[in-house]
Amino acid sequence: RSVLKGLSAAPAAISLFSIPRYSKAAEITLRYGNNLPLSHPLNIRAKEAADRIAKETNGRVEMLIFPANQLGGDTDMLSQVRNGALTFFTPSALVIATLVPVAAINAVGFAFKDYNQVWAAMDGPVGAFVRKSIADARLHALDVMWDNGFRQMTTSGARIENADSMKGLKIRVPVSPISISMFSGLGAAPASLQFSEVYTALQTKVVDAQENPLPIIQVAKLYEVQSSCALSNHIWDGYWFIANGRQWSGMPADVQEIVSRAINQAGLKQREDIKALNESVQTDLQSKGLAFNKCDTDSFRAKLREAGFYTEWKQKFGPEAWGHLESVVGTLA
Ligand code: X2X
Repeated sequence: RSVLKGLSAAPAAISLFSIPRYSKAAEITLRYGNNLPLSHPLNIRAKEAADRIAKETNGRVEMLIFPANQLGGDTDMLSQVRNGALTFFTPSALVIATLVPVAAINAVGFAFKDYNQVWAAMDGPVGAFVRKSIADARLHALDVMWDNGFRQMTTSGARIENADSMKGLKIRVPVSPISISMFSGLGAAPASLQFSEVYTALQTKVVDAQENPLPIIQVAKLYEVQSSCALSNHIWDGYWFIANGRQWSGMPADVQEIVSRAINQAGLKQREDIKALNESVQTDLQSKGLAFNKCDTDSFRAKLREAGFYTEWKQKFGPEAWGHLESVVGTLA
């Protein structure tokens, strides 16, 4: 069964000003899957984009959202968007890097000082370079990358204070080679698990620790199974809004334009949501029992340098991609 229905039919005229009539079945159904709970800004803004797409196409196009790993974990959804079972998926850069290795470039440990650097890189040369590689994998990446956030470390064991705290720490990381490399380099014992498995793995103590941006820790209720959080900002992570290449290029141009504008503008609002959350969420998590501490990020950086992490990944990403990153953040290795 084709996911895109009626593409061969003559496109109906679209009027932005007519009153929406949704009683007629949509001609085109876009299926979008993601790994986050409905309460995360990514899903709130995606729903707004879906409503806008329905409205601006007068009900001709509908975007169905499958949140919270309903269709399987990240690895499953990545296959689904490749084979066309999904039209859209928002993998974290860490996760799409299993298919497009250079996409992990934004996850080089401690590369970004702040959001100014992040968006200068991702809306600039680094993002453009990665977008090309995503296209080579026959996926289409929309222009606006969505925010996951700066990743922080949490644990149910002893507080994480510096590189020494990492020794032997059983920490969950996403299914992501650079995360395994980084945490191995820090002396920890990282294990890759899909996000759908994280809460249970922490609850049953399969792992003691995990790392995620604070808004994720909040919406996934990880504070229920973790006791302290070290503000490490060790990786900035974002979501690529990707489409199945064939479905994307098969969309009528007017639909493509409406869909990309709705999603990209929703993405810009989602960035603002995360920025605002970053300022408020710590207090909320504290009130729910998660203790916060600063940590010695210099000791982490030194340990990574000593472990050859930067040299290794500079070589893996290649001089061009690395050069784009350093053009924004300065010399890394
Ligand atoms: O799996 C994670 O940790 C998450 C939610 O941050 C990603 O999607 C990479």
